Amino acid sequence: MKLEDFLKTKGTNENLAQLIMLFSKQATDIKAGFLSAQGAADTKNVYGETQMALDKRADEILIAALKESKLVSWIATEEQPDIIEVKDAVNPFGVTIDPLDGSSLIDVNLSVGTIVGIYPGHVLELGNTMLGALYILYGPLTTLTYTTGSGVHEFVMGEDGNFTLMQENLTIPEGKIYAPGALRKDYLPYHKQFIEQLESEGYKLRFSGSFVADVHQILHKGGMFSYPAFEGKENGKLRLLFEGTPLGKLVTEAGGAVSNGNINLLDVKPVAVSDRTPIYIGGRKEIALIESIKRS
Ligand code: AFP
Repeated sequence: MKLEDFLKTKGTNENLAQLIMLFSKQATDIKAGFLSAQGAADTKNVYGETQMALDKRADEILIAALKESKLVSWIATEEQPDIIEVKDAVNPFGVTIDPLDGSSLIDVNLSVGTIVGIYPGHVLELGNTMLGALYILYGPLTTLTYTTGSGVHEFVMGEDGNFTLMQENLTIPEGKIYAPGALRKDYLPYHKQFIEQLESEGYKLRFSGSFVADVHQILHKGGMFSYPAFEGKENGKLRLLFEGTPLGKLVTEAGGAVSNGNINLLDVKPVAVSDRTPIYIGGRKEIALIESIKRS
């Protein structure tokens, strides 16, 4: 079944369905740049990182499509310093976008993705208030995985650019994969204990450098991804709004969990779009384990 029909069958709010379709339609354009736009652009983003040309291109494509459609009132992207307000928008929605997560992997042809969080209004709100979230993964297949709060559903892009249902109501299985970010020499004691416990239980290492690809794997195979607080960086590396909450919403809807080590990440109120956070995401068992180790 095509994405558009599936959204209708599920009784998805029409405005929300239109927005999900709009993101799905940008995937072809974003992918078209993969051949031509490799290499670093000469500008830096709000975090001072050099942008890859493709990040910029994906950012421009998504912002232009959203502005033209007027489907959202607020747009926050990882590449923009300020939240964009869309005048005369037809919906009060806000969106957070990581246009191309894992961009350092583009030049070695590994999977990268677009991550989107959808809010009923302004985006500086708790993740728990999100109306939905989605990601588009550009791998051997291009897939779109979304939730609007009633299941997590996955679609695959065909040659015509349309997405067709691959799996309905995805649930995260039990599994023994761990994707541990940060350098081991910088681990804080509670995190070291957590990782060592997983290793003693036979968890296998899978860390690609693309959060969205690693979480996608864990969604399908179980286990957990972490990018913790570490020596000198108490907020870790990943972004709360662009990476943590949208994928946290999806994994939670699939029966998993997300935490900053202390509490559910979806209960954390953002202060600024550039907020970073420690993150633990994956199976409930693993997330409960880190929270209990940290508490003790
Ligand atoms: P980019 O989108 O700038 O490539 O960042 C990727 C990322 O935010 C996340 O997708 C990875 O899990 C993480 O950084 C990798 O970080 P390290 O390079 O420190 O392992």
